[in-house]
Amino acid sequence: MTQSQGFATRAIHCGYDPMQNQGALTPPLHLTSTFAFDTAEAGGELFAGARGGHVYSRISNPTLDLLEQRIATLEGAEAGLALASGMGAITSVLWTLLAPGDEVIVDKTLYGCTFAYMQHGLRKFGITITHVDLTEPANLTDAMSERTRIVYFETPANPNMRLVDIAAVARIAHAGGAQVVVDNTYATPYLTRPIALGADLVVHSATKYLGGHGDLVAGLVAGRAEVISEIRLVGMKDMTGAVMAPFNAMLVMRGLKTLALRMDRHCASAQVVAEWLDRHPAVAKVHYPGLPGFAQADLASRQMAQPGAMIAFEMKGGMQAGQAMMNRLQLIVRAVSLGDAETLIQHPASMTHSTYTPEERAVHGIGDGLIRLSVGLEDVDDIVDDLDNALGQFPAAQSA
Ligand code: 7XF
Repeated sequence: MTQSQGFATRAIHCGYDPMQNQGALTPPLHLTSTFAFDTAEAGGELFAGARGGHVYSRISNPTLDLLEQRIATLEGAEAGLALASGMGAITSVLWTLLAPGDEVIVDKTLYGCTFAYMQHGLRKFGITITHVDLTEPANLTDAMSERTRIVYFETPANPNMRLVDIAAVARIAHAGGAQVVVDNTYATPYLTRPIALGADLVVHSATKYLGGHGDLVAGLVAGRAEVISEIRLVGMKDMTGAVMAPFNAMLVMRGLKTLALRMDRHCASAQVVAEWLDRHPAVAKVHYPGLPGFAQADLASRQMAQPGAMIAFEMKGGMQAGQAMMNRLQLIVRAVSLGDAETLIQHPASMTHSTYTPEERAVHGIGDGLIRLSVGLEDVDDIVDDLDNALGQFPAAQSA
């Protein structure tokens, strides 16, 4: 397996040879908590790191190993790490890299629980969280201090689709001695590869596109081997214990096999849906990187292979109109999460971002009227028909 092979080929084959496994096409599922030592001395050597091999599944497991190799190759990283959830990944990374007195600079917009972990969690332990509008990289130059250890952001950001120029931010962060951590959940490595653009670590909620079928909760990290090893042995093993179950690793690997195919379809359909919404008289504003009117369309075309399949939009009638529209939908599912085969719709202010206070949401640009759509894999005409039915009946459509 070489890095010169294509994305889909590596997603399907990397790290596995059936002939080493009795010809089994599908890798074995290692449902084991612990691993036998050949001798007492060998056990001691494994613990001391003087001998390679598995000890206990809170540290490593052969099934997770394979998934870790796959996320590493797809992200163009030296190593990967599999964790119990996206939050397990984020918290394990930050607990490993930070100490009291350190500062983390984060973009204005973050997923609700990431925001809560930082504002309500890390701050209790003497870590400073500074929000900066990273859509303008020059803001980072002014904000950096000698205590800044990490610059952290999502691109596109959940839920309002703000993009951050990874290469520009990484140059400024590195000049000030800070590491860059990018949450690549929305884009996936099929659309954006942050490490090639200068990021140090990538984190994922693999619950979303990577798993792709709404049947698991999982997290992944990719980065330099030395840092990944530290996150494994400190953050994951001793601090969070947020280890991925081997069965979930099998399901994520199954999902990865079709990631390229699914993303092509997700993106093609989202483009159609976004353009349709943009033309609709009851819709006030659509935030989608594939629309010519998108504020950062230029950065989107440079940094993303395709514009993704997440859409945020606002109705002319605000939050009430949005909720009424959501209640009329018959095919599109009212649910949080994203990246599934099913098209999902949710209201960030009362759902995924309800961890912010109303004042915080106002400061951080998460409007009460914002609706978030994760465009799924159904026939796009059916998705549009369902929206048409729900929006067409809306009074603002006639009065606009
Ligand atoms: O711990 P999880 O696997 O649920 O992942 C946390 C997470 C991390 N980063 C981003 C960008 C995410 O979107 C998420 C999870 N977001 C879901 C959502 O926005 O619908 C969670 C449902 S409350």
